[in-house]
Amino acid sequence: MMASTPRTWPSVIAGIVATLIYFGAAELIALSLAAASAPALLIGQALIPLLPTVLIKSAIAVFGTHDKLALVITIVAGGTGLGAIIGWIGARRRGLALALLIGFGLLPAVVGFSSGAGLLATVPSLGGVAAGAVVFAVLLRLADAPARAGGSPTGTSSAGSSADHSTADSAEAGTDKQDQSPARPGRRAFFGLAAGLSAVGVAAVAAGQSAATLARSAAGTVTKLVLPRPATSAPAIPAGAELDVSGLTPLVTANDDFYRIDTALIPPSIDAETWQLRIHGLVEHEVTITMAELLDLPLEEHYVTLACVSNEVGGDLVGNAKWLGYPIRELLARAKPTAGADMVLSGSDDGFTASTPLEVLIDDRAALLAIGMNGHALPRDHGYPARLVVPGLYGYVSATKWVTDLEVTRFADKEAYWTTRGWSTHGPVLVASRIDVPRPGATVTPKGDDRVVTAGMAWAQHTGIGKVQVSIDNGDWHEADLSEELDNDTWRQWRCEFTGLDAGTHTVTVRAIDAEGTVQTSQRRPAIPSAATGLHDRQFTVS
Ligand SMILES: Nc1nc2c(c(=O)[nH]1)N[C@H]1C(S)=C(S)[C@@H](COP(=O)(O)O)O[C@H]1N2
Ligand SMILES: [Mo]
Repeated sequence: MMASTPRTWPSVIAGIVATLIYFGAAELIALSLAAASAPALLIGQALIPLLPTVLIKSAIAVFGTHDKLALVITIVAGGTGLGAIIGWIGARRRGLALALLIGFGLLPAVVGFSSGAGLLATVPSLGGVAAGAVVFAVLLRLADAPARAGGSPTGTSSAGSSADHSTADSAEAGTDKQDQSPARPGRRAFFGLAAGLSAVGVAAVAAGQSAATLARSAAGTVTKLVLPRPATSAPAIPAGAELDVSGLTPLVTANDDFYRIDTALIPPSIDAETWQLRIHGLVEHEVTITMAELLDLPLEEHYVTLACVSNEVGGDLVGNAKWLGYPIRELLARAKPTAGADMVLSGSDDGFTASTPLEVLIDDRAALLAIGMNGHALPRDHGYPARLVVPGLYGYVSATKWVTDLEVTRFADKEAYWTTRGWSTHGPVLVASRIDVPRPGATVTPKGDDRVVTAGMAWAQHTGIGKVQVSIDNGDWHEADLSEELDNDTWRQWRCEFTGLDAGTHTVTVRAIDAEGTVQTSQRRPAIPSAATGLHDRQFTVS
């Protein structure tokens, strides 16, 4: 009966503003509690496992490491849309709208609490709901003001609070004054307050997100673990292991530049002192190892290049670091896998799992339970305090961060996180190569003696790179110079110079051949289910 059209828009706007205030207030409360439990995060965390793989992987491809922020923005935008609908309902049934606002607002608290985040996870949502509901009611009263002058009061919430004329609250006082005024000032107050509160809400979300990002990067560097000296150090880097070409990727990737892929919106924050790793399943002896025990073991340092299966041809989801850790082989030898076991399902504190072939973990390669990365404790984003690193396998089947559990099992019995989402069970790395120089679309001025330099990276972990070949404009393959090999588990740099190129546009193409003679295929295929293939090429102009 009260569904007059002029009421609908103010009510929709009130719903939108209330939602923004909800997210903003909750974000600030989460921030002040130093709790990673803002509703947008909790919803995102719950959504990620439900999102189709393609969506997650393409979000990663599109947004890079900013995929998390994109998800939060999407959730706030989606939530605001829902707020608009609730507002629309509120124009007709105010009580129902308030109930919906409170119900949806509390949902993240329920999700957070039931996923084990504890009672603290519910506080931001509760506070957000309270602030959102107040804003909703206040705005609706303001919107009512002109109508009420015409003598049609509606809604229990506004009728109830308008009895209190002694309130010092400025918004309420404003409302009461508007009661006697013509429509225009009431509308102006409404829009003014709505716009102001929207700005406050958006600013609060932005502040909360950027503070959380700052706190994360601080947590990423300030990790408490003090690394012991390695019993076996990595070999010194030979002089010829790095080529002198400007624009070429460094041999060792700095921790801050290392690509990062994980499904955790909030990276687990694990205390190294209470961390432990349990090895169980098809074993003769169940083994549990604490950090104190791990630190006492003879640790080894190895350079290993890690790559992501979802790396596109020419992509940069690959990095090389010096890892410090203990061979997984030795830990498994204590547990003694029983006959029939063919896989180790490693699990992390955040629920991620990876299936690694048992044989790869017990052969002589440097498969490590790692605690150090380039001389530092693992950054939080890269698995503090402990993760796995296995040369020769893509990260999704081997490199479990925040690892707490190794279950010795069989491929026939268990499936890992990405395998249940369409990726293959086994993930051996394929021989790959990439062009770094010239930059895409660059205009190159040949050097004095007419030389144009091309350079890049090539990798075939645990087999090693045998050769790299480069062609210009689909002509003959030319053999590139290679940097000296650091280890067959690491990538190598290549450089190839050309003379006599005409002015104009050219295409450079690269392919690698591994140490066993396997030639990188030119066949193009997408990353899912077992890594993209095809050759990387790039256009540049000679001036
Ligand atoms: N706990 C956990 N470990 C994980 C992942 C994850 O999502 N969660 N992602 C894996 C994937 S797909 C890759 S490629 C590597 C990336 O390791 P990085 O982030 O240290 O580069 O970590 C692996 N370990
Ligand atoms: Mo990955």
